[in-house]
Amino acid sequence: MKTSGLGDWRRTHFTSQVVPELEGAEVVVMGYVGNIRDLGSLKFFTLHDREGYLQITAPKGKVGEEILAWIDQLTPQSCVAVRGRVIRARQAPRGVEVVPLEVKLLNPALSPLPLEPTGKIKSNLDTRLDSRLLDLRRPRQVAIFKIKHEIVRIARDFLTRKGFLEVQTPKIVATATESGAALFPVTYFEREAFLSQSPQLYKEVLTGCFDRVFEIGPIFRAEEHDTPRHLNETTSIDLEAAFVSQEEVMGILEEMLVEIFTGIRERCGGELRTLERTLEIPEKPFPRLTYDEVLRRLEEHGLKLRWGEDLPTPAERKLGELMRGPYFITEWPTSIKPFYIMPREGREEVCEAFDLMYGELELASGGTRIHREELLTRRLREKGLKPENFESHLKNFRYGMPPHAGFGLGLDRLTMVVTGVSNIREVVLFPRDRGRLTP
Ligand code: AMO
Repeated sequence: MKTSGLGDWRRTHFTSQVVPELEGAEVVVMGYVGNIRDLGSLKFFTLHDREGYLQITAPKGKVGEEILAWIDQLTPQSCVAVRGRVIRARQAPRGVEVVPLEVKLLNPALSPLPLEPTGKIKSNLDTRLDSRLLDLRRPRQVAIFKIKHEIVRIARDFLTRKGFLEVQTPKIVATATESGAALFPVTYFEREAFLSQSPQLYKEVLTGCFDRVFEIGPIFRAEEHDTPRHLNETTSIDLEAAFVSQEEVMGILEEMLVEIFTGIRERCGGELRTLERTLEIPEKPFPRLTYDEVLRRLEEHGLKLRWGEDLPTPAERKLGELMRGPYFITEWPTSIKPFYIMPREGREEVCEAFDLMYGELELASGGTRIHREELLTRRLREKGLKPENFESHLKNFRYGMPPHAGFGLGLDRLTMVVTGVSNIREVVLFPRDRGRLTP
C-alpha cells in the first residue's frame, strides 16, 4: 500500500481532545491503528495515540471507495493520519467518531506482530520488554510513565521550594562508595574507572559550597541479584544538606513523599483508574522503629537475627506483613552501614543512619555524615578501604566541610509503590538486569 509523508498535514487534536462537542468540525488526528472491523455496510478502526483512542468510521456510500479499500489493507499498529469530520455517535465508545475525508498511511506495521497490541492476550514480561515500543503504546504502560513523570516533577518542585539546587555529578568515577563488590569497571583511556554507584561523595562535598543540593540521575550496581526489585541501572533521587542532621532530612523525606502521593492523586486520577490503583496518602510522622526494635519484633514472629546482621529478604518480607505503608528504621549497627555515616557519640557501634521502608520494600536510605577528616579516615580503614584511594575526596575535609546529612531515594522503587506494580522492570523504560542489555 502507498505510504506518504506528512506533507503539509499537521495534527489538530490528540484523540482524547476529539469530543462530542466538536460535532461537525474537521480534525486531523495521527497515531496507530488498533482494532479493525468490517460490518459490510460499515468499516471502522480505532486510532490510538499517547492520550487515548478514537473510532474512525467509514460508512459505505458516505466515504470514497478508495478510503474503504485503504482500510481493508490496514495492519494493526501501522502509523496513520486521518483528516475527517467529527460526528456525535452514542453507540461509539467515547460518544464520538470521525468520518474520514482523507487518509494517509505514514508507515505500515509488520503483520503478525510479536506482541498482541491491545493487551487482550497476555504476553510475558520478557516478550513485552523485547518489543518495548509496542508494549509502551498500551494505556497501562503510558499511565505508569505519566505517573513517573509527575513524581519527578513534584519532587523537583518540592526540593526547589525547599532551597535545594539541582546538580549533575560524574557517572564515570574512580572509587566505590557503597561496597567494593558492586562496581562496573570501564576502560578509561589507560586507566580503570567505574560507573558511579551513587552521587554520594560529590553531593556531600557540594554541601560545602551550595549548602543544599539534589540530583535525579542514574546509579549503577553490579549486583548479581535477580529479583523483582533490583536492577543494575536504576534512578535515584539523592539529596544532601549542610548544617543539619538525619532528623531534618527524614522530615524532608516524609514531607516530600506525602506531597508526591497527594499530587499524584490529584493530577493522575485517570492514570490511577487505568491501573486500578487506589492510592492511600500516608500520614506524617511515619512510624519510626529502631534496628533493635525490628530485631525484637522479628523474633516475636519466629525470625531470629544476629545483632549486626543486615536484614535478609525473609526479614523484610515479615516486616512487610507487620507494617503497611511507610516507616523508618533507625539506629543501625555501624558495621553494616557505609564508611561515611556518622557513628553515635559515646556508642560507636550504632550509627546515625536510617532506611525508609514501604511495607517490605526499602525505598530510601540516608543519615548524618562524618564531616571531620580524622574520623572519616579511620572509618575507611575500619571498612578495609584505603584512605589513599580517597585522597581527592578527603582533602575537601581540610577546607572546613560543614556538618551535613542526606538520603538517596530509589525513583523506580517509589514508582512501583505509587503505581502498585510488583516488578521494577515494568516501571523502567528499558531495564538493565543480569540478562538484559537490549533494547
Ligand atoms: P542505597 O545503596 O541504599 O544508598 O541506595 C539508595 C536507594 O536506591 C535504591 N536502590 C536500588 N533500586 C533498584 N535496584 C537496585 N539495585 C538499587 N540499589 C539501590 C533503593 C535504595 O534505598 N548513598 C546512599 C544513599 C545516601 O545515604 O544518601 C545509597 O546509595 O531504593
